[in-house]
Amino acid sequence: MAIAAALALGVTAAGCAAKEPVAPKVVAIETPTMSGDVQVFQVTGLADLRFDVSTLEARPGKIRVDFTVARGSASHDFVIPKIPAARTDIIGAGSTQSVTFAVTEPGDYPVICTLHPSMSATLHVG
Ligand SMILES: [Cu+2]
Repeated sequence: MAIAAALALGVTAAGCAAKEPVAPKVVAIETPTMSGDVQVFQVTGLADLRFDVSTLEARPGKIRVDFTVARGSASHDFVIPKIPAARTDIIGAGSTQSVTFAVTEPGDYPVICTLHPSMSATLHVG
């Protein structure tokens, strides 16, 4: 129920800039910003044990993830088991850590938090 409410807020927020959602919105698909030839994603681990994005949409190449743990949240990490370099430390609320890695093979790469089985996302490379 909480997830559905947050998604609904996310859909309507663009046309309703004055209202701040109470809970951070969850975006379904995040596309990167470019820093030189590096695709950069901002991902947050939330207090209710979710990532703030469900799919990271990338192309083959260099990828950087700036991973932040929301204030008031339990600690989290950002780990892509199929990509050994794509692994942050477990970091606490208010902290940010970046990881940079390269992906050459198109495909779907599951993202996990090693502490919380409920946390999952997907890096889609295509
Ligand atoms: Cu976690």
